[in-house]
Amino acid sequence: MASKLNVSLRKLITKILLTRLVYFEETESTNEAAKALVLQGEDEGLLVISERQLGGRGRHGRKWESPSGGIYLSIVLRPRISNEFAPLMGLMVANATIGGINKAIEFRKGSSVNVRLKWPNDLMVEGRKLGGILGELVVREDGSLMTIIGVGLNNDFSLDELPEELQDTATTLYRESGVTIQPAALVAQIVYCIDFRLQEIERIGSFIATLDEFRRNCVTLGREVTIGLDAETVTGTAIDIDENGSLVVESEERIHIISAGEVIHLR
Ligand code: BT5
Repeated sequence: MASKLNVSLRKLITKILLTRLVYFEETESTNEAAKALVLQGEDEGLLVISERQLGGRGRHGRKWESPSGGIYLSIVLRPRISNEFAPLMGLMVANATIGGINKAIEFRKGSSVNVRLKWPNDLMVEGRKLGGILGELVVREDGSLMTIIGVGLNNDFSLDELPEELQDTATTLYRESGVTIQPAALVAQIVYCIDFRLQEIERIGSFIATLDEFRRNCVTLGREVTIGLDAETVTGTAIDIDENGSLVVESEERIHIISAGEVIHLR
């Protein structure tokens, strides 16, 4: 039987994205599948989507629990402006995912859910994790770079489907909104929101709007944070996101510019 998600998504066309769709009922990881396709010559505009994942991944080799009822997708995009800004593509997709969630919910019940971003990639609702973004870079044979940006979103499943240790820290869109959102509607809205933001980046020739939107969405700014880096742990106040998407933390000793790390919000 043809899947509803698959059929609905095939009808969706946007200017930049979704010119090609690869759909799985189940796969190890949509990021891995997208990466393999890019290494075989696939280009920008590929959307890989799966109803569930057997080996969903988070950052630093962590696991992403991926039962049916969640959204698991990866999008292949060329970095914009210059390769050094490639990490900002992930922030743009994080913003677009919040935009897409709220469009889908507004359409369904005329209100929104207060989804915020914990720097750099967690989608949070009142301290619980709703989803995450995994941005990866692939160097192609010709030396050019491609970003593969994975989005995992807990849409509509029972928290019992997650391991016990995540049941108090995770949430789903259904739990937060009380409405069932069709996966195809949610994916369509997210893709439209990515498309809109990409065109904006190209029009204004910078990531200024991406950074401003991220700062507005970011629940980390203004908070006391502890960040575990490879060699040290930094504790201080998160005061800004700089032009590269790094977190700026002010500690008693100095200002730290942190490009990746594990953030714990202290208060
Ligand atoms: C992330 O990693 O938050 C990025 C997750 C990206 C998943 C997407 S799904 C499509 C694409 N294909 C993939 O294989 N991955 C991407 P990180 O910040 O490292 O968070 C991982 C941590 O979140 C885990 O160690 C758990 O503590 C927690 N976690 C795992 N699964 C969860 C879930 N479904 N809901 C809430 N928390 C979860």
